[in-house]
Amino acid sequence: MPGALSQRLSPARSTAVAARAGIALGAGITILFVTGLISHLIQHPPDWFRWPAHPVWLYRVTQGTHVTVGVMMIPLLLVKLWSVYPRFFRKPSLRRGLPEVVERLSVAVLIGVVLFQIVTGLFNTAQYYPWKFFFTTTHHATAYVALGAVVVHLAVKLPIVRQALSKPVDAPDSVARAAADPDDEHTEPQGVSRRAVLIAAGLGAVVAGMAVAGQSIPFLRWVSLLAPRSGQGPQSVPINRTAAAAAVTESARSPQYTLTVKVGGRERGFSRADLEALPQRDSALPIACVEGWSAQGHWSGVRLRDLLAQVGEYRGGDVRFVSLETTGIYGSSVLPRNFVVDAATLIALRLNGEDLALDHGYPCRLIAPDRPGVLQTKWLESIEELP
Ligand SMILES: Nc1nc2c(c(=O)[nH]1)N[C@H]1C(S)=C(S)[C@@H](COP(=O)(O)O)O[C@H]1N2
Ligand SMILES: [Mo]
Repeated sequence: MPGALSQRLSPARSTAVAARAGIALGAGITILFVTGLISHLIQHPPDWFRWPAHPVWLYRVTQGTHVTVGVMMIPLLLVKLWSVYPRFFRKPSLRRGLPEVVERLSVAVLIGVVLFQIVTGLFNTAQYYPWKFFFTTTHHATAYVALGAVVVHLAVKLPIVRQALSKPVDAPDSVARAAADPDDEHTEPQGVSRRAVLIAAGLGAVVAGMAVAGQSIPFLRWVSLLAPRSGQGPQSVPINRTAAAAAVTESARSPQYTLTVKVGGRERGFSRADLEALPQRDSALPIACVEGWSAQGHWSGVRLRDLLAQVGEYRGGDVRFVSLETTGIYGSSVLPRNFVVDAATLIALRLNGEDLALDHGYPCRLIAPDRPGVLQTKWLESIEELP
């Protein structure tokens, strides 16, 4: 079959391409690891970790980058696999023995975990969970395996990578032939050039990235075919969980609604009218969902620090926010001190010039700067300084 033969012998299927695509993948995985770790640390802060409240858009950028780069990996990974895959089917040589078996196993682990991270991450952005494990814990744990596998792989391949990068990308070498059947060595390689393959991989990554970047970058929205929740929702801000889904439609609209605030050993209840009677402040802050979409909002309401001062003396502890919602896993959040005292942090009553929509957290919600959306608790029932 001359067609299949020339395809296998394509000079593009080479170390030159594999090494260059691999560098891009390695850089991407590093960015994904760092931005993912940041998101994890903000949501599960150890004692030593402090995330700043300013600039207010920092998390929006780190998490938007995480999801965009994650999607850009798909075409790069496909090209990388394409450039080396004949090697997966080559018989292990007895001469090279155990090291080769170990190397192949490590490559299998690497491909497995990287694919797993991309697929689970992508499904999460679509809020599609066709599996039984809990996404965030698994995605976090697997990230260490992925990074470790990359480091091992790079260490093993470093001599080959350096050699490949020392030559121009289209320089002839023996790898394309070695990758194919040794019996075919007399056949001249032919097919697309390596440069063309690398350009296609780069363009593919850019197109894939742009297809999701619009969920965070408004002027890219028109190209964002893969931005599921950009720009939609009441008051021009997307919704992740509706009041109906959270089963709060009645309690949130109840005339008896009160927000309980406990601070400095004192406690006080506020109706929505009580909150409206306090000094109102404005804050321009984004909702930045961990799933990658984000949207700027103009919020107004009571400064958290002013509200606490109405009740008692704030002693500098973490503050817990509990929602009327009792069904989901995101019905409460904890805010560290630097956000509690920040002037931008509000108990929001209004969004973009209107009363907060029920789906955005009416009667009131937390909105703080530079935080993952998941910690911006809606339909507040109580606020309490922790000991
Ligand atoms: N009580 C409660 N608050 C919540 C959630 C939730 O499920 N329950 N979802 C959070 C998530 S994941 C995000 S991204 C933001 C989105 O806010 P929005 O729906 O007003 O845009 O709300 C947060 N607040
Ligand atoms: Mo979210």
